[in-house]
Amino acid sequence: MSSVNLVAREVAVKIVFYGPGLSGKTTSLRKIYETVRPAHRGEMMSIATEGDRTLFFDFLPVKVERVNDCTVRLALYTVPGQVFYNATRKLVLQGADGVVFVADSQPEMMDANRESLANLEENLIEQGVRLERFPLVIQWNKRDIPKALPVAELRAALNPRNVPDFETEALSGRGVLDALKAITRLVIQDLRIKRIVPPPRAATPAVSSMGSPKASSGGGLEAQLSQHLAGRTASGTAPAAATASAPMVARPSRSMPAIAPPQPQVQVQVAPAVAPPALTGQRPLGPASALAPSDLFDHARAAEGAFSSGDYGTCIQACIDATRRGLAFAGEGTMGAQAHLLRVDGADLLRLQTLAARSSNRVDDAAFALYVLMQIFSRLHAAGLPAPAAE
Ligand SMILES: Nc1nc2c(ncn2[C@@H]2O[C@H](COP(=O)(O)OP(=O)(O)O)[C@@H](O)[C@H]2O)c(=O)[nH]1
Ligand SMILES: [Mg+2]
Repeated sequence: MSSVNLVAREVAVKIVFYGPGLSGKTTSLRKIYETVRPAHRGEMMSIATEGDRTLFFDFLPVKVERVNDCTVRLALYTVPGQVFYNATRKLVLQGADGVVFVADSQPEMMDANRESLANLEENLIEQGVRLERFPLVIQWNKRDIPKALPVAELRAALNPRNVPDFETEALSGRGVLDALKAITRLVIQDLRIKRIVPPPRAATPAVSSMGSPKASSGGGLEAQLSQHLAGRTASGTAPAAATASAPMVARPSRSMPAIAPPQPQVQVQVAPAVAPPALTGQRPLGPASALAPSDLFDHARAAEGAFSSGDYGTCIQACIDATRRGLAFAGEGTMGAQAHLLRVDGADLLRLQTLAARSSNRVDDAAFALYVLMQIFSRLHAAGLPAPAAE
């Protein structure tokens, strides 16, 4: 679910990596984590993974600065691919702004690929979203495996719409960032068409022609994404931007209509300090994310998202994680010392820890966790932390 802070010209978008079990979604996210400069990403959070199977989801916040004058925050999620986890997939997909479909190139995985794509379409329809109008890119993953099907065959079976697609090897990282850049660009274009994202200022006209991708124009959005996403390369691999993966948007995409009516699932959300009257009627930020310092915005959104979906355990975990990070702004030392400096109630913190140990949580437990988180955010705010220079 996108949200926009007009004063900071900051947009937060949610991108979901979708696909059958074991196609390489978690590996793709890990590669992004390793590749993006630490200053531009948060920690990768894997919720309830067992061995290398994702049972709930993986989450990675990434920040891209100054895309057409906006700071873009990407909240990247994976879904569990196994057929029986559809309820979880629906939850994770809620409010997504775009999807990277990770297909497995091996012949024996074709049925699973088709099934997963059909499942994506069904789950989007339940949310009132039509896949053919939704920002989507495809990774043809595991290209390194010798028996991988030819891309033409994969396209014929899985990409009738000609959305941007990329040959990828998530293990080495080849192509993964190209796919991420493409989906980011499509999402921003889509939000711009829906008038969620402010138009670029005069000096940066890269996406001025709405709905007509200009990926290879060399400057503007594309160059800025490259600069900010491909800053660091994992050892042993070539910089992702220079690899021989499929060119971005090599073929025209019909995914973006030239003029689209405002879509109900995307909401403009404005921090309370700025709320202009023109935006009344839109759903406001949740209280925790409205208070969150920008480094913890995605965590607060994740906690609120889990709360509103009724997943109280995940909400509490996300609050505990954000609490730790929030307290750390007070400097080094134990959590107790950090809490003391910030005048956060230590007893509340202790109670929050005990909630995590419970086997099941109720709505009031999760509400309490959000309350503690908000308390920390407001104390940080009062203390002027984190200092602006740290950003
Ligand atoms: N050969 C090869 N193996 C891969 C690639 N991407 C992922 N894998 C492997 O496939 C398995 C499943 O990957 P994972 O990312 O956990 O799949 P997920 O279920 O989609 O999250 C793991 O053993 C990965 O190491 C790839 O591009 N090439
Ligand atoms: Mg996984």
